[in-house]
Amino acid sequence: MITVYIALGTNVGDREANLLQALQLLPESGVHLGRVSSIYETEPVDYLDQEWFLNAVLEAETELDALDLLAALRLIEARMGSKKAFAKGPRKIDLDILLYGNETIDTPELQVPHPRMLERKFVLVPLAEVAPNLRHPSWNSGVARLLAATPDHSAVKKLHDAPSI
Ligand code: PH2
Ligand code: MG
Ligand code: MG
Repeated sequence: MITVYIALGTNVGDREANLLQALQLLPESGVHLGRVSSIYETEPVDYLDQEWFLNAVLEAETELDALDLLAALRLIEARMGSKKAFAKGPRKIDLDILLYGNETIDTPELQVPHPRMLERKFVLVPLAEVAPNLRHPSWNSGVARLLAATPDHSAVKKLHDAPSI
């Protein structure tokens, strides 16, 4: 079993229902949920002209190798009918691998740690909630300190506690 961290994002349709549906589909795909962060309502970054997102982060255990995990997440996105009209644009559900154990993966299909995660408050705030002391070998400090140092000042507001699933 390897410990992984996954980011969830949604800004189309019933955003809460989308998060809950993804949380329900993950265990049957071999992703065994550990801690789930609170749900945050977040200002869009990168592509600004779109609805605000709900974001969360979860810790999970899996026996899937990294590419199989990526395929499992893509399958859940597809099963939920999530289509991205364009990169960084609106979507019903986005499931991103943030960390896969202590591994560093740099292939065309998958980069881990997620290459933009340290510049995204919508990732670091929920990640710091579930694992404040988490530290990947390529980082020079733990998540809570990386959050304090991030240049991203976009709005990230806690909506409510982790959903009970
Ligand atoms: N995802 C993006 C682009 N911008 N902004 C917020 N606040 N939350 C997201 O999940 C997000 C985004 C592309 O994946
Ligand atoms: Mg994605
Ligand atoms: Mg994404």
